[in-house]
Amino acid sequence: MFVMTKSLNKYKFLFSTITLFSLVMLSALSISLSALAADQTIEMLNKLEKENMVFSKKIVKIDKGDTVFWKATKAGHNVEFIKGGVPEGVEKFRSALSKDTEYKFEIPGIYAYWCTPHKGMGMIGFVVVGNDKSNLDAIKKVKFMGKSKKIALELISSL
Ligand SMILES: [Cu+2]
Repeated sequence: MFVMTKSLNKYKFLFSTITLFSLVMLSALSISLSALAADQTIEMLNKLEKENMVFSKKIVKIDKGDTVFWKATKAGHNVEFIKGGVPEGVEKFRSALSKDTEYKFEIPGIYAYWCTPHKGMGMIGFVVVGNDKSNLDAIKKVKFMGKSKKIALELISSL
């Protein structure tokens, strides 16, 4: 009887160890799954640290099929894809001022965009889809304006 109880306890211990292990693995899996869901949110801001008129993230890297959300945290901003600054086959995109907007990126490549009213004030951003940089030369030829020129160069060199 004593022996049986002892082995029963052994099983109980083994069972709880397996349960614990499974729980740890499951939570690790769900953490990595949420890390894979690469949808991004970018805020449109009037000020961020020392910068005025700025997107909260200047470069985001996502997978094909991911969506980027731009939140109109401050009014007077929008998102406009720059002509020649997006992969071939991508349609024009220009969101309404002061409104939240989103875009689902189906075509891989680099997307350069600006905020229409502040395109000369450095309010630009890049989205890189599927780690595809095949349109980098076209991006380098984009005519950025005013303060955006220097920022664009920095962003391009960090791609
Ligand atoms: Cu703006």
